[in-house]
Amino acid sequence: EERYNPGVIEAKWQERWEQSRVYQVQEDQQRPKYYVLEMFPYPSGRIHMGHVRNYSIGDVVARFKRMQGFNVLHPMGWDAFGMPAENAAIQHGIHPAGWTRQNIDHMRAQLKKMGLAYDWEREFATCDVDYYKWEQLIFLDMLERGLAYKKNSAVNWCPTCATVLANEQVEDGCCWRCDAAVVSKDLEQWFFKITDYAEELLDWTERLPGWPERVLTMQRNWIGRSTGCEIDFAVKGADVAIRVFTTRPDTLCGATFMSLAPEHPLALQLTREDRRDEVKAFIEKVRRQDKLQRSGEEFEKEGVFTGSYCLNPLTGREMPVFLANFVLMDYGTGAVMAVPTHDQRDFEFARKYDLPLVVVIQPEGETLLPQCMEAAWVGEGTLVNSGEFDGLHNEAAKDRIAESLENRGQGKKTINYRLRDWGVSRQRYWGTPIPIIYCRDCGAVPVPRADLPVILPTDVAFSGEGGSPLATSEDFLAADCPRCGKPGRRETDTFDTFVESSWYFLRYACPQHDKAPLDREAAEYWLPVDQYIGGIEHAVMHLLYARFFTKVLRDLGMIDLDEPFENLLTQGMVCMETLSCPEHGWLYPEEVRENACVKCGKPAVVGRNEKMSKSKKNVIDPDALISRYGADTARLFILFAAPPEKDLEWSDQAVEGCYRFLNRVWRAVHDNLATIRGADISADVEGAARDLRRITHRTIRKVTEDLDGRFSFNTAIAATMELVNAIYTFTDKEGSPGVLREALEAVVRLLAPFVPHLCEELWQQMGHEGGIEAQGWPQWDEKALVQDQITIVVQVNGKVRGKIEVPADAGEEDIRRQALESPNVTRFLEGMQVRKVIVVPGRLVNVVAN
Ligand code: ANZ
Ligand code: ZN
Repeated sequence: EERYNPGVIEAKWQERWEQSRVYQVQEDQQRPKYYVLEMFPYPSGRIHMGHVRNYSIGDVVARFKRMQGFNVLHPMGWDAFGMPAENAAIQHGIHPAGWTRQNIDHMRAQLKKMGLAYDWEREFATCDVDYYKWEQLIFLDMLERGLAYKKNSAVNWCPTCATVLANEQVEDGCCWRCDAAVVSKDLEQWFFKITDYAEELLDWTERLPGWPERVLTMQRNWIGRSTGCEIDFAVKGADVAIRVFTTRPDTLCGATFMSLAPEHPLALQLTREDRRDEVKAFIEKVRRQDKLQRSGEEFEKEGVFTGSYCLNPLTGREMPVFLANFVLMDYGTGAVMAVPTHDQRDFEFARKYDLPLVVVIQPEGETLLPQCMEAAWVGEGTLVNSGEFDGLHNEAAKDRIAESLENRGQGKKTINYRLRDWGVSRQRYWGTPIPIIYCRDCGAVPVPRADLPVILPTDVAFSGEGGSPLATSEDFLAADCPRCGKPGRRETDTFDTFVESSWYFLRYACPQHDKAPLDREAAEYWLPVDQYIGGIEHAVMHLLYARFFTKVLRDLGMIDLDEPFENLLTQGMVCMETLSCPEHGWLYPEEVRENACVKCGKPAVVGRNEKMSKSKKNVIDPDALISRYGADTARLFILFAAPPEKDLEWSDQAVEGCYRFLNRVWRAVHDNLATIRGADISADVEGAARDLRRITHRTIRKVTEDLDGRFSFNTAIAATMELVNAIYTFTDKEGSPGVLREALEAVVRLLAPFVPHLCEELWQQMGHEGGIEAQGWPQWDEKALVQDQITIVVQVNGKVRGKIEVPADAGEEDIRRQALESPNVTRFLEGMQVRKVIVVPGRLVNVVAN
């Protein structure tokens, strides 16, 4: 007898799919479309289990929707620019382009072995000139609309490495690579005006019901809308005012000092001569502190007095002006009116520098005394010490004080966003060149559209010394000014790679279009993405940038679309126990045999279940898994082990179990092939056949409902397993071959999205021409679901008073309800109080009443 041989079957079907191009799709106005997309991978070298999970989930959705009759777009490509390629060049002397292409080829082959239903005709890499030239064009359009601009901004700069560092690369104020003290340097950088879209991006978070609430909340917090007001504080003895942003104008009379960001333009101007050295030293110190840490709650609050005073516009109090490390220049106005009694940071600061406390909000039923306070009171209450505003509830006081200031021209209501414009300049080689030429006379001049693309040169040097490698290519650098024709110099920065991933999903609709970034008709047919699937780590940056870019392209007239992703699924991590040896450190699973380290024989220490990672060696190589069990087992395990949003725990036994199940399916079909051949499917059956038929149709309904929108893959698979069990125990195989055939065909069709190779093979062996998708998704027969009815006697106080008809396997609750509702029984119970209902399932109900 033929055995289940995944190696042979999978190769056979993968080749057929490729030859017949079944997964290639075209726009088709006659059919409903469905666009399913997994976040495209960075071509790091090999695929890992996280990829396997991501793509398996997407593939089930794609195949299920195809079987349901949708015209399904399911593309794949490569997020190909980025640092690792450049590091490989520095470390191993390989060119980033070659390194990237090699990795793509390898990973593509790995993906093809998984049997994923991609339209490979649409594949592209973001490092393809045909992709990034359109990005350059979009940039020029944005520039024209003022949506891209250049400004000076402070960056983390390592003087030794001569390069910009990301915030994450600054450790305790020092460079992560060379440990030199990082300085803040002003650099001209390109920005995208995402702040213009802050309001719209925020509003739409209320209109994305298909997104996880967690992601929406993260985006809302990231955008960070605050309503409050700006208030001007006159500086004593100077003709300037300090403008603050506050969300708490109600506390204005409690403002006893002022805190400026050390970077504030007035900082030095307001510093008295005798305080200059101290203030300057403080500014230098803070510049080296990490911005994120500086504003953290835990961070030590520090400041310095400038020697100047400003005036509280309501109380006239003289408020000393400090510089404080926790005030950031790029939020609000970079100045904070300090209210130590009602703001915790100000409270701590005041304690440290012995500054006055004035309570202006009294909580109900309590009297706060400044000298007894141990923390700021940040709750609500009634205004005190606030002159004409005394007695108001503080919420009402916010408006009243703001209005009063507005009337006097000392303040105005404002809305503030935490969101900053998106800095897109990177001093890197492996990225999209920014199409700008600098001219001594004309400044930054955009490259004319006709001269695009600006192609990334290959003759660059990678020293690892920092500085942009593009500056080492003379040919690239030299360019005449498009405006005046004099010799100029090209921009040597490239775009942040998040720019490419901000619109790739649009380009999949028309990857070969050569007239514009988008073919409007195709893009509007396919978009929005109906289902997007990826990691939660992209909750803010990528997913927010992609939403922003979609709106920008809309406003540039390229597509009529507000939001790119209709539904979002954030998949959980793939986790595994760590293993280690006291002698040899972390161990790969294959370095442990019989619970001992293979190198020294010492017992291996089993650690926590953690996200698979190379650094802890708790990884399983997808290739090894697939060559041992086949892609179908790998897919089934990944989909069966946990719901897609939850973390998944690796288990060798569970993989084994999935493999055994597929063998069981194989045998179930093969053992019965002769019996079912040519058997007619009939609905008119009795006894065991009727039971099997009911289970078959119940399973079809369950799997359909689990897959449709809910993505409850594990329960869908579990239900199908039960149907397989029922087939094995079916006692009337010879007598009802049609029912058997229907059940077996249902198993094969329901499993097809999960384990496509096996199912195509079995479907064919059952004698069907054409692929398994040809017949569509199975439908359930409502009539088959109906249970056999049985009669149950209903007694009231021990006397038979009626009978009810219920399904044979009805539960106690259903029987009880039906008994109490049956007309005869209700008549007898009239005027009585039901004390107790005793249900003997399958037999009788006794109602005790008096
Ligand atoms: C006075 C005040 C009194 C404040 C009080 C709070 C409580 P959100 O909600 O995040 O917008 N603030 C303003 N600009 C700042 C900056 N550049 N760096 C650090 N802190 C800054 O926070 C707004 C509040 O954060 C503002 O309201 C201001 O302190 C502070 F009982 O003003 B508040
Ligand atoms: Zn010029």
